[in-house]
Amino acid sequence: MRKTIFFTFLGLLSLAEALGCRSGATEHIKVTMKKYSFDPAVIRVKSGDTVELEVSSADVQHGFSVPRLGIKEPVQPGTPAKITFKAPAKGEYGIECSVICGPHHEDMQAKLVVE
Ligand SMILES: [Cu+2]
Repeated sequence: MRKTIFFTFLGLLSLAEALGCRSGATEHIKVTMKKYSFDPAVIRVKSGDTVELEVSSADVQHGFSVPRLGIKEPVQPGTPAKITFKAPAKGEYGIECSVICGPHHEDMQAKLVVE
């Protein structure tokens, strides 16, 4: 029974997609973290889009954190972190490093701008 509901739901979803009811596109964005900055420092996305971030570190371990969205992922050098989320309501959301990476760790901040 549960399976039937699930597959009906899936069916409706793909139907909605085929009809163009879903406005959300998928945005793939690469972000590089290094002492003590993010590149890009401003990430712009559209509300409702699915955002796929590929976050890599150019030096030591960092942490990619967007506190207001409950996102907090470790980023190891050599292994990019994949972070997928739905872009929330329009506004600006602070991004910070969540792993102490050196004396200027506190300055390591960026911004997610949802338009
Ligand atoms: Cu850091």
